[in-house]
Amino acid sequence: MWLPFCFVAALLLAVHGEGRGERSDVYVVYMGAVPPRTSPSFLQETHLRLVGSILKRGKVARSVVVQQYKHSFSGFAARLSKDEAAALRHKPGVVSVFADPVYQLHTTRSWDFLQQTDVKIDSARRYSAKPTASSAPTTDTIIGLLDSGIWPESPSFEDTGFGPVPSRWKGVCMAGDDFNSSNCNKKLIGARYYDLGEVNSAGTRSSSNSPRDEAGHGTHTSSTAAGNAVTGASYYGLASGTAKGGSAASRLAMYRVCSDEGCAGSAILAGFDDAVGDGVDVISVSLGASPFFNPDFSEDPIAIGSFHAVAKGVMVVCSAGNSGPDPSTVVNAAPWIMTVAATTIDRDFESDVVLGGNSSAVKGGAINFSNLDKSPKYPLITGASAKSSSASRVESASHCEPGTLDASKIKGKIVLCNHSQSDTSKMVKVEELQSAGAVGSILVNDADRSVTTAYLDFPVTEVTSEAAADLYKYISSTSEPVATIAPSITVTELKPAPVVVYFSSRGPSAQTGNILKPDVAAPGVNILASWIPTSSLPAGQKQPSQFNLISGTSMACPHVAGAAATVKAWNPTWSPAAIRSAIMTTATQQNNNKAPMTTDSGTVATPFDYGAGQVNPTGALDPGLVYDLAADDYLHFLCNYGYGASQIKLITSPAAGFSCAGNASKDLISDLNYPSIAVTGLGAAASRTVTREVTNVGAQEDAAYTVAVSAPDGLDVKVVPSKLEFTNTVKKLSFQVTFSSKNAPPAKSALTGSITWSDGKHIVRSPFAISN
Ligand SMILES: *[C@@H]1O[C@H](CO)[C@@H](O)[C@H](O)[C@H]1NC(C)=O
Ligand SMILES: *[C@@H]1O[C@H](CO)[C@@H](O)[C@H](O)[C@H]1NC(C)=O
Ligand SMILES: *[C@@H]1O[C@H](CO)[C@@H](O)[C@H](O)[C@H]1NC(C)=O
Ligand SMILES: *[C@@H]1O[C@H](CO)[C@@H](O)[C@H](O)[C@H]1NC(C)=O
Ligand SMILES: CC(=O)N[C@H]1CO[C@H](CO)[C@@H](O)[C@@H]1O
Repeated sequence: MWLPFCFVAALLLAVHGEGRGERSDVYVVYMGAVPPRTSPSFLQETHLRLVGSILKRGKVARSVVVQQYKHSFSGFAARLSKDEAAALRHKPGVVSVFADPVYQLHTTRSWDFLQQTDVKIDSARRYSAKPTASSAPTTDTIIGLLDSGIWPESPSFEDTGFGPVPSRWKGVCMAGDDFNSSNCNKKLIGARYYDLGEVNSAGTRSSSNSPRDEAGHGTHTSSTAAGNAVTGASYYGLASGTAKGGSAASRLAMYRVCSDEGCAGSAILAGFDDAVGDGVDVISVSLGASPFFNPDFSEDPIAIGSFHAVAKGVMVVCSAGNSGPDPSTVVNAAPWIMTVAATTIDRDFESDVVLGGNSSAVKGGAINFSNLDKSPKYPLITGASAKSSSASRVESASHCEPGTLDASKIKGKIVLCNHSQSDTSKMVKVEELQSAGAVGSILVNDADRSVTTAYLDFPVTEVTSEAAADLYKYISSTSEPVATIAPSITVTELKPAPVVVYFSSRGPSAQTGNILKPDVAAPGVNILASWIPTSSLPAGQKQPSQFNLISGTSMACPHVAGAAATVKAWNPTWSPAAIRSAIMTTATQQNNNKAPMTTDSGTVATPFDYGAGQVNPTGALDPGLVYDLAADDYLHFLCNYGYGASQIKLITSPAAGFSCAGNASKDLISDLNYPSIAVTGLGAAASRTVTREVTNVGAQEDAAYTVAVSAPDGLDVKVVPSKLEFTNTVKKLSFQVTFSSKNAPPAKSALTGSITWSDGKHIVRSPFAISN
C-alpha cells in the first residue's frame, strides 16, 4: 500500500549497479573506531593511501573518494569498481565494504502522496517539559538532525533570548545555494550538507548543494524537536494554536543527508561523524532502510554511525519506520539506538456529509479546499449506479476504479465510492472523478482513516463503513438523493487518544528478538510544524503556509529527541542509556479514556506496537531508577550476537584485555541491561532467568523499592529480590527475573506483561515480551 517497496528496491538496484561490471559505484569502506591518538588529517592520508593501493592504473585516489569519516569512526566512501571494492574487503583494518545504500525519509509516502506535486502534513502540540518555571536547567543542549535540510527563516528558528553559542561547539554553517553563514544564529548554530551521489530515481546526481531544505521534512522535524514557541500557527486555519518544539530551549544543527528522493548511506555516515565531532548532545534521525533490506549492523550506516556516537556519549533517537502493522517491520533497532513508534493525537479534521431530506449529517474526515454550497443540493450517486456500459463488473464501479464509470452519469454529482480493500490509490480515483466533472466524492475507508488526507482543491471526505450505511440507506430511500460536503473543521479532545497508528512499524526486531523494539511511542499523526514556503499552494490559497500537517514515525522521532535533550539538560552527566531508560520506564500505557492504549484496529497495544508506551516528557525528568549501560555492554551484546572478538576489535578499541565470554550466546542478549526484557525460544514447561541492574538517581539516597509484576496467563514471573534498598553507599543493585511457562507461548506472538519497581513516589516500569 505504501509505495516504498518497489521504489526503494529500484533505487537500491540503481546504486548497487548489480551486474553492470566495471561501472563505478559508490561503496562505503568502514574501518571501525578512530585508533587512539590519531589525528583526522593523518587518518585521511591513510584512507587515500589505502584506496591508492587497489586502484586501477590511471585512477587517482583523491578523485574517487567522496566522503571521509574521521571524528568518531574511520572510513570513507569512494567511487569504485566491483573488483576494487572486493580488493578492499581483504585489507587490514577494514571491517566492511558495502554498496552505498539509499534510505528513505519516514513520512508516510503512499503513492497518493508522491503523485501529488505538493507534500504533506506534522506538530508539537502540548508538548513541553518544564517542571517548574523557577528552576531552569543550567546546561545548553544541542540537537543535531540528519535530514533534508532546514528553512532557516522560519520563526521556529529565531534566536531571540538565546545566549552565546556554547563554547564547546565546533560546528560550521556551510555556505551553499541560497544559504550562507548569516543563516545560522544562536538557535540554529550549525548546518552542513553532503554530496548525495546518485540518490534520485533518474540515476543522475542530486542537486543538493546547500543546507537549505527543498523537501520540507527537515524543517518540520527540526521545529518539532526544538522549535521556538510560535503563536498563531496553523495550516490555513486548521489545527491552530501554538507550535512548539519538544525542547524549545535547545540549539539546533542540521546535517543535510537527504533530498526528497532519498538519503545516501555515505552521507548519513558523514552526518553522524560530523555531528559527533561538532559536539551535539542528541542526534535525531527520521529516516531508514526498507524493512526488506535488513542489513547487518556492520553494513548499516545508521547502526554504524549511531554505535560510535553513543560510544562518545551522544544519544541517538531514530524513527521505527512506516511499514506497519505487519510484525517484524521495525528498523533502526540496534540496542544502542532509541527507536520510536508513532501514535495519534487527540485531534482530527472533520468534514461531514450533509444529506438532503432531513439534513442529517454523516461524520467524515479529510482536509479540502473546495467551495461547495452549504446546503445539500448536489445530486448524490454511488459508483455502482454510475457504471459505464463497457465496464464488466459492478464491484469495480462501486469502488470507482478508473475506467469503470460513465462520465455523463457523474457530471455535476457527488460520487460515493467504496474504498475498502482497494489497490487503486485514493488520489488516482479522485483525480479521475474530478476530471470527469464530478463536484465531489465520498470515500468509504476504514483502513487508514486516522491519517488525514489533504485533497486540496477537490471536495472529498472519508467515512467509515458504519457511517456509510446511513448514506447507502438514504440513497435507496429517495428518488433524488442530494448532499453536500461541509468544510473541514478541527476537532480536539478526540477519544480515545493516543492510539498506535496502523503505519507505525512493529516489533519484534528482525535482527534479534532478545531486545524488545520499538522502545517508545510519540505523536506522529497529523502533526503541525514548520514548513518550507516554496511548496505549491493549494487551490484558492494565495499565501504559502508557514506550517504543515504531516504524518509518519519521522514526526514521532523528534518529539523523543526533544524529550531526551530536556532530560540531558537537567542531568548533563547521564549516559544515552540512562536517558533512554528514564524515558522508557516513565512512559504511559493509558489513553484519555483511562483505558489501556489500543492500536487503530482496536486491539490493546502490545510492546511490539509501542515498546514501553507513550513518552511522558515530564515524568522522564525524575525516573527514580535507571537501567544504565556502558560501551562494553554493547560489545558483549555483539559477542552474543555472533561477532568474534577480532571483528569487535576492528570496530572499536575495547579496554585492554577485552574478550568475548566463552559462553556467549544469542540467549544471553536478553541479559543486556535494557529497560525492557525480551526472551525468545521459551518452550513448554521451561524457564529462563535474566539479570538486570538499576541505579538510584532519585533525590533520596535512602530509598526502598518494591516490585510489582503484571504477568499474563500461562507465565509465571518471579523477581528476586523483590525489595531493593539503596543507601548513600549503595547506588546500584541487581535483581533477577525468572520466566516460567506452563505451555509454550503461542506461535508468532508473545506473552507480554511488565515488572514495576516503586518507592511510593516513582514508578519504574519495564515491559517484557516472552516468545517461543
Ligand atoms: C548572506 O546572504 C545575504 C542575502 O543574499 C546577504 O545579504 C548577506 O550579506 C550574506 N552574508 C554573508 C556573510 O555572506
Ligand atoms: C465494499 O467493498 C468491500 C471489499 O470489496 C466489501 O466487502 C464490502 O461489502 C463493500 N461494501 C459495500 C457497502 O458494498
Ligand atoms: C434522517 O435521515 C437518515 C437517513 O435517511 C435517517 O437515518 C435518520 O434517522 C433521519 N433522522 C431523522 C431525525 O429523521
Ligand atoms: C558466562 O560467562 C561469564 C564469564 O565468562 C560469567 O560471568 C557468566 O556468569 C556466565 N553466564 C552464564 C549464563 O553462564
Ligand atoms: C481547510 C479548508 O479549506 N476547508 C474547506 C473545505 O471545503 C469547504 C467548502 O466545502 C470550505 O469552505 C473550507 O474552507
